[in-house]
Amino acid sequence: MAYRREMILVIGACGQLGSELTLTLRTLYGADQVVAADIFEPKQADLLASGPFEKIDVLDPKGMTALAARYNFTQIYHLAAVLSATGEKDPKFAWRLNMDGLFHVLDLALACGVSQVFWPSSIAVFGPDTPRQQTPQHTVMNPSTVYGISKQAGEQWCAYYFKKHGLDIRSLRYPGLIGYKSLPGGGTTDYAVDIYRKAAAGKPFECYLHQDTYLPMMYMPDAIKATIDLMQAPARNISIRESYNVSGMSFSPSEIAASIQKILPSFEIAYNPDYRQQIADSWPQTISDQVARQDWGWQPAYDLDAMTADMLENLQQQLP
Ligand code: AKB
Repeated sequence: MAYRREMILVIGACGQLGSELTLTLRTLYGADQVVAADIFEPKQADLLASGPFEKIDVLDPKGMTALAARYNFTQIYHLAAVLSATGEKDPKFAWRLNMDGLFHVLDLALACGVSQVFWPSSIAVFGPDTPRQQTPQHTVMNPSTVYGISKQAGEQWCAYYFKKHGLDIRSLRYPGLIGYKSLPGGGTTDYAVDIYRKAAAGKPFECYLHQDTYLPMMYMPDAIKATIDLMQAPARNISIRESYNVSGMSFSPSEIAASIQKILPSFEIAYNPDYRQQIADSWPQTISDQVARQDWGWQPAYDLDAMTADMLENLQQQLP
């Protein structure tokens, strides 16, 4: 078989995960082989400077087909989505963007002979009827947000395209992702990024979740590693074609505040729960990722205190 040079498209490349994943993929595959694409122009100078950028809208299948014709992509990472908190403000738009966007990518991948697709799912696929401790890979789901419903349906479509068309699509159920390079946009777990930014700037933080709301979270280097490890695993090791549970750590707002106070003792937090509390209360507190560990050797590296030290150091370096 003729060797096909890898050509990778990252859709949603300006987002919290996309901006860091794009840079990692460029170091792995070569800068000119990874095209960053988004509906927004990048604010991150390194993203624009380090390789090609294309403006695209996942709701415009013609524009995406034209782009694919120019680049001959072998892999697509489709990260564009409306997250849980924003999704509740305009549920129909969230459904349209999350579902139609996925269909456009899956159909494009089939039409253009793309060999691999990555699509993120979320712990939001679980709902109030799900066991909240050590949530298993296969369990009751019944999500309560439009974001969760779209991710659960999307998982089933990914498995369907794999079974029906042989498309090698892989997916992770990310917990809340925490990083210092970009801001998250519209999730329920965003407080866990905002709290570090306030603490690093020497400011107090008002949290929109109750102090003992435990949620599964993951530090960005672990999330990037999980994504690349999954995509590089041999296809014979992939037993889950919906989406894999992956776990990093779990903590509550009072525990993250205590972790910050070990380094910045004067840091102050207050609690003022809003509509996001109900979303958080419907999600698991801890996740079992046994299947990911068995299938492709998943193992997180960071715990809460290691993440806190790294986040604060990097955010303080970024201060003007
Ligand atoms: C959100 O809070 O909506 C996301 C997620 C858990 O998928 N961070």
